Amino acid sequence: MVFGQVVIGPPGSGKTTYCNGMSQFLKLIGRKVAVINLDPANDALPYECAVNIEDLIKLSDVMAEHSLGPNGGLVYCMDFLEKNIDWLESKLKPLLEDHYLLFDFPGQVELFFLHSNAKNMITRLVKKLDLRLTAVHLVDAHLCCDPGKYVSALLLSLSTMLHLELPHINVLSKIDLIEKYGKLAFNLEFYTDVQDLSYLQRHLDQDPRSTKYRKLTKELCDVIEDFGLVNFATLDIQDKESVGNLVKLIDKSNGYIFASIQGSVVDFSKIAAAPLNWDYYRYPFGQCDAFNPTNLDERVQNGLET
Ligand SMILES: Nc1nc2c(ncn2[C@@H]2O[C@H](COP(=O)(O)OP(=O)(O)OP(=O)(O)O)[C@@H](O)[C@H]2O)c(=O)[nH]1
Ligand SMILES: [Mg+2]
Repeated sequence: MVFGQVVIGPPGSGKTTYCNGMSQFLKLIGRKVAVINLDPANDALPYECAVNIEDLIKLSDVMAEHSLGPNGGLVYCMDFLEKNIDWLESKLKPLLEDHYLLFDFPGQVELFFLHSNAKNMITRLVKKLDLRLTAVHLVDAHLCCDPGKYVSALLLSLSTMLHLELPHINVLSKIDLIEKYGKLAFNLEFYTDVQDLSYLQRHLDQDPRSTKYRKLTKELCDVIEDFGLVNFATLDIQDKESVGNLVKLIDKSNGYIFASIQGSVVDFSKIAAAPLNWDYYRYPFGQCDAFNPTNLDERVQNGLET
């Protein structure tokens, strides 16, 4: 069975940095990782990728040839990739034996809830190559400072979850910068747990600009609460503890933790129901004390890591 992550989220939310940091973390804990860049607009890649969409189609060529802007060009590239999915399958096949896959997707959110090509591609890969993928949806944490933006982030997360139909984890990325643009009105758990949005509405009411949208905001918050699907994990990509905690969640969601367990059904369900912080044998954390996404390549070259 092949496990991996589909990394998505709005532009600039940290997807490429995440793929870089996550691949280094996973390598340190002993996994063979392949990063697949499916964003034709990613020109300076910080990681070494196993498959690059640029080898199939270049955004600059599409824009010049079809007189398209960057967004139209990107939709064209994704359509083209969907039509040439055999190319991607043939590139992935050699990796299926022993690699963990990280897919770096473009940030245009409409690709995930207006157009169906990204979803069709993922569904086809999952079925045909028997992949176990979790969607990791990154949202910039500073959006929590503004109640209106936070409601938008909740809606975006919900619609992406419903559209993709994969095991799904929403992440507040760049959590180290959460209060950079203002103080939070509530504690962090309020924003991560998404338990009672009525407090948020009261907070919004204090802003005279939002009185006009009071009813709309209430209805939107009700929709989010009625589905009861959205909550957030947090991430600071420079902090190994934070990355480790997220890996545990992802491994639980896509079944990686069960991959090598040959137990009875009872043992199996005991593990599934256990609290998240069980003795997690796959994490020799001592080995990754020096985790730092920014200098890892240098450390490997110096023989500090293998
Ligand atoms: N402080 C901080 N900065 C981060 C973190 N993750 C990413 N960044 C920064 O956020 C910026 C955007 O990161 P990218 O990885 O390029 O974001 P992206 O989602 O791939 O962007 P697009 O591909 O353009 O959609 C970069 O300057 C990163 O260094 C984090 O956890 N903390
Ligand atoms: Mg990127």
